[in-house]
Amino acid sequence: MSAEAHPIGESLDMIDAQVTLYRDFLSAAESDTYLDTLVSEINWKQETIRVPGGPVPLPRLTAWYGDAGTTYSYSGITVQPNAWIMPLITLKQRIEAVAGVTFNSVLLNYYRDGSDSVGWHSDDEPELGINPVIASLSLGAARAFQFKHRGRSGAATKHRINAR
Ligand SMILES: O=C(O)CCC(=O)C(=O)O
Repeated sequence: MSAEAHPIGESLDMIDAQVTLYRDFLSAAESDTYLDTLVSEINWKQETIRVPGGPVPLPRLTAWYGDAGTTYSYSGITVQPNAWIMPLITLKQRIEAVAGVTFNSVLLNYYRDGSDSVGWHSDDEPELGINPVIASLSLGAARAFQFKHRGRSGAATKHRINAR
């Protein structure tokens, strides 16, 4: 996609957050190609978290890439950045062109099958700054992406992302 032909964003109705969903950010063919490339080229790690019963593996593989010095700590895990690789740089630039902001790092999550998952979290670690802007890109199978307000009870809003 050229820099001029930006995908169409859909503003999601959300309290205290601004979320724009781009359903067709990548074509199906691009999505499949990037998925294959990243599955094989990313330096995936099996991290563990400490729980009262002892360390348990995260139910997914993860990888942290970023500019030099972008150390990140989450869920008791501290990671040093891998150096950017070309497919990540290309995706980052395409996302930045649409989002209108720049990003210095990315946390990749690899859900190997339907048993892998990520828990509720807020992306509010100090490294991310005040009112951080994040971009989340899904490749592969269609999946649910859910949001819920931290301070208000009520059902989570669920958005189905068709990534292929
Ligand atoms: O897309 C995902 O599965 C995880 C995304 C995420 O952790 C986030 O957007 O903060």
